[in-house]
Amino acid sequence: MFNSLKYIALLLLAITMFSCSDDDTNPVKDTDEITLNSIVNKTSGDYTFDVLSEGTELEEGHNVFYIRATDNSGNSIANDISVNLMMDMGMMMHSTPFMTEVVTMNDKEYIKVDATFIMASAGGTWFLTLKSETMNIDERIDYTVTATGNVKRFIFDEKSYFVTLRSLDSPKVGINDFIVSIHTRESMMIHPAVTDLTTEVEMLMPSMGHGSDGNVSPVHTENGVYAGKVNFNMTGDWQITLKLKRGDIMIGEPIVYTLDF
Ligand SMILES: [Cu+2]
Repeated sequence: MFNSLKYIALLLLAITMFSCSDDDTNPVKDTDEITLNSIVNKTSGDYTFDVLSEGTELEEGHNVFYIRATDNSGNSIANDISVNLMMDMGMMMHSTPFMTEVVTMNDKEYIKVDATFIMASAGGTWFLTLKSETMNIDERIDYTVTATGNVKRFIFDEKSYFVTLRSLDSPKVGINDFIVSIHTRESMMIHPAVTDLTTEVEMLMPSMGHGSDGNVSPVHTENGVYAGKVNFNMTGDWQITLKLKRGDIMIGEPIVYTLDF
């Protein structure tokens, strides 16, 4: 009885404190109103790990997600943890391009992971490893990566390249962002950004045989991300051809994206 009264008192206090915000119950909102959905979580011994994302699932291609790592007092251990992203394909294992940093949102620390999943879960099992030697932590957390077709791969000069489409989720008539990222494979564990290419973009509406004006070939910005523009001057079937070059040398065959809207 006393406990439930205490609970009601806390609840009233919480309602008073947060009465100006709308729905605080499940999704975590930070000051910039980012809603984080739970992807997967694991409690192991004294530690709890929550994997959260703005989306409701992790996808083949570019993702930003967050890991909340706490001890049994609820204190963050984000700064003590090293993260790796791995895929077990049975005969071999590999990692994928990713970067991590510790960020604070709403007074809570998270490990922010900027990841490019180069394949979907159909090819094997994706998992992340969370390790700390000093805290004796060595955890594996499995998760699913859904297929999108956003990653194209090819081999040039005996090296694998991965070209990830980061825009055009919902194309519209007119000028649209056309953003790709490019990574290569140094080893199964190391996938550096490719920062030294130039690109050429070409637009075609195959059914009518015309292109469009005002397209901007993507140029490198940072971390292997290339940003440009494409102009869909009408609705219908479109073909975007992207050529990658290092100096005068074509890197791989032209990449072709088709869409219809
Ligand atoms: Cu794989």
